[in-house]
Amino acid sequence: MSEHETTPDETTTAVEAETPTRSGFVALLGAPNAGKSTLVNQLVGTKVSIVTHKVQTTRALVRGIAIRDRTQIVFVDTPGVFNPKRRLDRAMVRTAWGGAKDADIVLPIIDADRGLNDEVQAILAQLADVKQPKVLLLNKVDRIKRDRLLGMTQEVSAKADFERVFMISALTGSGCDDLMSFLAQRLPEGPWYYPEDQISDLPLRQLAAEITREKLYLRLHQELPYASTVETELWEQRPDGSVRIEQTIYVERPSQKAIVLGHKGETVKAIGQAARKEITEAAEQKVHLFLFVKVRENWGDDPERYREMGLDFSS
Ligand SMILES: Nc1nc2c(ncn2[C@@H]2O[C@H](COP(=O)(O)OP(=O)(O)OP(=O)(O)O)[C@@H](O)[C@H]2O)c(=O)[nH]1
Ligand SMILES: [Mg+2]
Repeated sequence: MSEHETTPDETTTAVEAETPTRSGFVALLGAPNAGKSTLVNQLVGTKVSIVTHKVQTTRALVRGIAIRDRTQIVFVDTPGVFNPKRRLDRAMVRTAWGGAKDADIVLPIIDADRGLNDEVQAILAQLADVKQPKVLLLNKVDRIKRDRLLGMTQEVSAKADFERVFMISALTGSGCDDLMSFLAQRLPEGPWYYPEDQISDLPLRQLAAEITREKLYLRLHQELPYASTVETELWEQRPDGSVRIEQTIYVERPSQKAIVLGHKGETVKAIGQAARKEITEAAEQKVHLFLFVKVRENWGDDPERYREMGLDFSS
């Protein structure tokens, strides 16, 4: 007989109801491109945070929520930690450390294929200031040989006190089940923070802007992704059950606007098509997406843009 055909045993049900619930915030922390957002999506089971092969994709905190047994685990995806130059960079890096310091457990994550480079060493050194329990993740193990991993584990364990080390692949899901089981046991008893069917704290209109930004990152190169930001300006339900969404892509210079538009508007059209497809899935309704490209020279120093992104301006 399969599990689904078993009639529930009343005694068992009563005991289960008395098992206390657990909950907590688990923050990912790592260099850009380590695989933080990929992992959050893998553990939540749905895409809640955008992913690209480019560095500095994530700009603000995104919370993705998973349930394992009676534990609600709130994963906090953070921007990558790097040596900041612009105001936006500083706000991102400060946000990442802030996310870690507010969490119950911190998961430093390392791209094991890249290894312990200077960027990672700098993060490991700063981890001493993080007082919460730390669990190290060596990610992208699908790309490397096991013997390299063991040496790396020893070297890294000597640098900070990790409760545990997990070798995972955020992409394939390898090792992720063990990690979830561990976290479900390790988080403190307490009521859940979010309704049980909630998977993210990002409002749909903001997720939609992120999706468009992801498509822009995938299609444009060099400095352009970093010189742009996307905002949803309008989200209008139509009587026919569809939604009209207007978004603005801000860039810094007219020359960048020309590139985003492309020859006869082809580039922005392609970005829009890719984004619309995915926003339709997320919104579960027919979407009419309109993209506008605007030059705003100093958007990187404009408090309003930071508010929209969910970043603190004061840095
Ligand atoms: N092979 C492999 N690739 C991975 C794995 N995890 C992530 N990636 C890839 O690494 C790249 C970066 O992934 P992200 O999840 O965007 O990395 P991130 O740490 O969130 O990056 P930032 O937001 O820029 O800080 C993407 O191309 C992913 O597909 C993994 O386990 N194995
Ligand atoms: Mg990310």
